[in-house]
Amino acid sequence: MINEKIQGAFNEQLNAELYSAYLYLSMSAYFESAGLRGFANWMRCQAQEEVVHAMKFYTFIHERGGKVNLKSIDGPPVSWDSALAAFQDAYAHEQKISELMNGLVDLALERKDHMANAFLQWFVNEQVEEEASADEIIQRIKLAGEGGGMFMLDRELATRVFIPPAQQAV
Ligand code: OFO
Repeated sequence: MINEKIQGAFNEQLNAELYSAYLYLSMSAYFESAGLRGFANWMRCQAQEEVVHAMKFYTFIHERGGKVNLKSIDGPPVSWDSALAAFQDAYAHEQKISELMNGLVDLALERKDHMANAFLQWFVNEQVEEEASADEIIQRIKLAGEGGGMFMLDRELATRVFIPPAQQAV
């Protein structure tokens, strides 16, 4: 049976992951309207990944005999000054998510909930990649400058494909 405090914190994180999906979908819509369809594709894939993250929490809470409590999701920003500004926001957001994960691990250890701690380790590792990929794109945008470089980067980001968890190699 899941500890009540952990259940509450996991439900909060479920909400935070759904907000992440909302944020990235909003960024995707912004890129669509800016004519950067590759960037839009990358953000749409990112939003889909966040739904997968949310569902991992949803499933874990149930598997531990807990209760999922869905809360309202805040509306994300709807526009940014530039592609760079959007990715800087995405990077800052991922850093915030990493802090939340650290807090959840601290709570799991404090409550001696090793199952919750083991579950969270997937997310701790994932955050390394999440921060690195946003930061990498920030550096690439800076290098690309205006015009041709951005066009090439947009084409490259158009190749990202969302792979549903059932099809991912384990
Ligand atoms: Fe972007 O990360 Fe979820 O957890």
